[in-house]
Amino acid sequence: MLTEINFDGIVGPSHNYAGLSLGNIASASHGGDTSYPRAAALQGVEKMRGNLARLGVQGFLLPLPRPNRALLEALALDGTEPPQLRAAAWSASAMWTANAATVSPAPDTADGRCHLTAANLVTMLHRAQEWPDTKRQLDIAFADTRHFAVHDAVPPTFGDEGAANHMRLATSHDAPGVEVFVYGKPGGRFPARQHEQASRLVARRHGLAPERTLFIEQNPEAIAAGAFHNDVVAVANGRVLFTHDRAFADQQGAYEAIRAAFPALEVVEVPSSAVTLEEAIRTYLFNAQLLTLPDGSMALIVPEECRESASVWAWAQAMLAGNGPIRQVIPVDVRQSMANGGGPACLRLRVVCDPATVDPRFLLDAAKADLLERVIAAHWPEQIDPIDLASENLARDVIAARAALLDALDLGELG
Ligand code: SUG
Repeated sequence: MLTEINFDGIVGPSHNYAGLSLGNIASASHGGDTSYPRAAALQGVEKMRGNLARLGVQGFLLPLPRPNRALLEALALDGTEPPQLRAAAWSASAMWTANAATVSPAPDTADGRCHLTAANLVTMLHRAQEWPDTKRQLDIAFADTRHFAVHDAVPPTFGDEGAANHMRLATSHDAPGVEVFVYGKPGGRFPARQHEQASRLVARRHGLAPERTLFIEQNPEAIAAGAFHNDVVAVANGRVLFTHDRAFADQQGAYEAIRAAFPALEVVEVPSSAVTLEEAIRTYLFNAQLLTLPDGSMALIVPEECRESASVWAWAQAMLAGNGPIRQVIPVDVRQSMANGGGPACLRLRVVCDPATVDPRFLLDAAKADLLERVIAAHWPEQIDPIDLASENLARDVIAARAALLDALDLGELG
């Protein structure tokens, strides 16, 4: 029996604000702030607990080794460089597992296995270092080759940002779905991180049926306004596409193309007249987890910032008063991640599979959530100021914190 498992990234002990992501407004505006890694990681566990209670299943991926000594070395740091270079080697950006990989569930693929391609994340230095270590985890979590195929990243220079630019529509998790890849065209004021050829390569590699695979251009205006990934302006689940009316380059054309491949499509569109593109990006209304609950209804897990926005909250209340498919809007506090441009949806990778085929060490239950909280409370730094990233003491603490986590989860082979 296939179900959807959300694999959240555990926020790493080096979580910091270094302003590394050009085109990500939150990252740029919080660069230089003090971060709170312990609080950040605990917020993440709390989100996972909520979804575990709602869905009965929840997975996680682990922080990567930081600081990345090999990268520090390669950067030939001598103090004359911009501080962002050193910070890149400390980044905890692997917490945003929506960028870990692109996932095509078994019902969609030619060989009937679930395919995962690690994302190369080549556009940003601090993210480009992630994929080999991410893949090591995917290789362990999804080691059962009867059910999974885990692929290396797409070769550069085709930028691939993984599931953040990928949506799947299906009548149920275990029915064949229509996969929608959203890419950006370069030339705007901010980088277009997802290259069309990366998306096409992933689709070919996963053995997707051409008639159930679509490639759609993201609206350049949305990228220019700070939607550096499509999941900042649209999310899909089941038959539903929840989207801002300025998400795609050709909005009506996108709906028509999706409907032609997937006639059951139900669009929940938020018009600019209700929520501007800028407010959608500031509050991350669309960087929500759109979940199918056990009773078949849908819930939207949004950041707290949505409740604090008059226009977003008014739209949500009006939507709930109607009879659309989304029956609940549930705010969660992920403010530490939000300040770096990562909402509830960025923090999770969706994998449709049978939980019994996944390495159980990557699956959460209540006792393991307690364990994670204990390890985080005991080992995660309380705060990090940008200046601390030169500190050997902090490096030791961060390395020891991750080692304690691997030990507690019996995942020492990732050390
Ligand atoms: O890649 N932020 C991440 C946020 C990723 C959000 N993911 C999705 N939308 N799926 C990024 O821009 C900030 C790092 C810093 O500035 O220190 C950062 O990498």
